[in-house]
Amino acid sequence: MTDYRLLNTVNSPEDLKNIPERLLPELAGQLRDFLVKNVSNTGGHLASNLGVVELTIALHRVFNAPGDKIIFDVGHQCYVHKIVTGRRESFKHLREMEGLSGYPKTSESEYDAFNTGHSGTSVSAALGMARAREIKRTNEAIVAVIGDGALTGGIAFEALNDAGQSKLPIIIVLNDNNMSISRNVGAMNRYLNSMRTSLRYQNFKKDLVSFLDRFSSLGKSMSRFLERFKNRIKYFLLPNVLFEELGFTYLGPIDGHDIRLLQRVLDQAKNIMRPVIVHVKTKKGKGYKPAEENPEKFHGVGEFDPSTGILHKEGRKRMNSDIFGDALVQLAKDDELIAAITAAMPEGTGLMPFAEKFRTRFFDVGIAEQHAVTMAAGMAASGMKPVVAIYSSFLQRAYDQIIHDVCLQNLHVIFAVDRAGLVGRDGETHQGAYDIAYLSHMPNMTVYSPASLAELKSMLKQALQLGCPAAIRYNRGLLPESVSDRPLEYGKWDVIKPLGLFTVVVTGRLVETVIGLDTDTGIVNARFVKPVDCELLENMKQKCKAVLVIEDGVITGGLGSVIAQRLSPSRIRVECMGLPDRPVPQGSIAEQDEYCGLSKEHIHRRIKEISENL
Ligand SMILES: Cc1ncc(C[n+]2csc(CCOP(=O)(O)OP(=O)(O)O)c2C)c(N)n1
Repeated sequence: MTDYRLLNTVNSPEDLKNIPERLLPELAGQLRDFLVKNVSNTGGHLASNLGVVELTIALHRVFNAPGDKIIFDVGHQCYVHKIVTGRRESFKHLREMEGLSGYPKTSESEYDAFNTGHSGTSVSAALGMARAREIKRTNEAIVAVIGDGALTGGIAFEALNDAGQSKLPIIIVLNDNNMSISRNVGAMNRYLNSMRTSLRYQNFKKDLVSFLDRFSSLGKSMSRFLERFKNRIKYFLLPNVLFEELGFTYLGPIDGHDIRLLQRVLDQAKNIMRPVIVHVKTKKGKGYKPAEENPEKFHGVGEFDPSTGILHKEGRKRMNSDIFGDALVQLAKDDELIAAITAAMPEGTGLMPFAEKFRTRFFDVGIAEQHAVTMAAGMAASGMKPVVAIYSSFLQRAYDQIIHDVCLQNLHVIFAVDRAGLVGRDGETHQGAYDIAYLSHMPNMTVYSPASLAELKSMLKQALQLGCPAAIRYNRGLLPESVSDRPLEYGKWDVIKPLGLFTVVVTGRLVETVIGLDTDTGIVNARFVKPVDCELLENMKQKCKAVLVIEDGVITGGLGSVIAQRLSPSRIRVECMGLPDRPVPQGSIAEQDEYCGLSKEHIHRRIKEISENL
């Protein structure tokens, strides 16, 4: 039985502040053990949290949350913060429906300053708070904790650009572990690497702590002089200090596992009345060997044996993403114009086999969805056939790029919209709820929605021959091998059971659910969300009294609303089942189906009700 005696005394940041400094390494050890034990039972984001144990302790000892604001970028590394802010007991229910969220939630605790989930937002949010502080004349400290991966995103650069010139006191803690989910990429990462390893700078760094100590004990004007002096030296030692040029005072790089040093430097940062960057070097997975050795696997994990690190379901289950990835490899063998693009998710989107086979045609652009899309547009404008694989919720970022750069120019870019629909335990921020709505109103766009793996493969093949923009949306999980033998025909839906007085139109993964029901209604598989099958809809006008449309996307602006519009004016009653007009919380996908009224039982009941009232 693990001894959590010290950890058990910490129920608030105040408790944390009362622990003598010499005991903090022991506390860090207990926190790590607690994390590993709990996440091995619930699954969740482990490696990033193991990396920020000391940093989170130091942050909560130096700053006074909730008065001071600490914003965690992406938010997947907020577990330690949650543990030390009174939520230790809730960890048993991490990521369960109605349990503890795996991300910061202002509704869950006053210590969570801002909701996050998508990368790169923390600096903008912090600057917004700093500007509010100016106007309201309050004096809280504002801290954004951002990873080197998140720093590859456009929004983070935009925010740095604005924050640097604002001259407002905010503290950006750059948690640099050299990793995104996979190895981090890009010129900024290379630059950070050079800072980490610069020898001249390493020597200078050794003196940093004593320098800071002296610096803080001097009077104000002397301090200002010394700070300028220090910056000059730093420029000499490391001529290209980008952050200083942008308007930040730069402190670091420092060892992110040395609590004393972290406290000192954060304390220093707190007293600098302008934007500061504290560059902290950490190790992803720190203190748990399996995670240190394989941080990618332990970025987000399922349940595992804590003593070995072996997953209960070892060997990732094959998902639609893998089928897509393999199909793309097959097609790319015969077509040298096909390229694949990911925004920092080569594993999750199933593109690793492509990356290994076609190194020159594979591009990981970092967490930069907007750039990924416009870059693809550029490639298409030059005659390539780029396939951009991005999760539905992250593709929201690139709404304008899809319209402005791809669709208005009618460029042949293919979007593999992964994790479309309900996604499970990541909850609200990650639901692929909106892609049907946001893609179907785009000019020149084709939107495919496969109900089976066979359809997914033929849709990819067809999309690569279209010559205009196309998106294929598929869910998290594995579709059935096949739902019908009829070949894919552009713009045509698949009539699985002949149209009746009452017909169900269903799309994507829910086709399998409806086929499995014992009903005598007509069943249509809407293989295309756009274009809709106008001929079949005309037929429905003749034959049907009621149509029920079922989709796992938001009802507002979804397939059902397009069909209702197309069938109007007519006397057909059109009903819709889909996601509600409110965020869908975390839980298993089955629980979320239940929550949204999309479970097999719900659908069956609704079909019976409509049948009985025709
Ligand atoms: C807009 C967006 N794209 C992709 C992701 C998926 N994602 C979650 S964490 C992560 C890596 C973040 O790396 P970093 O900020 O360095 O944090 P670390 O995990 O290394 O601690 C990615 C790509 C996301 N959350 N948001």
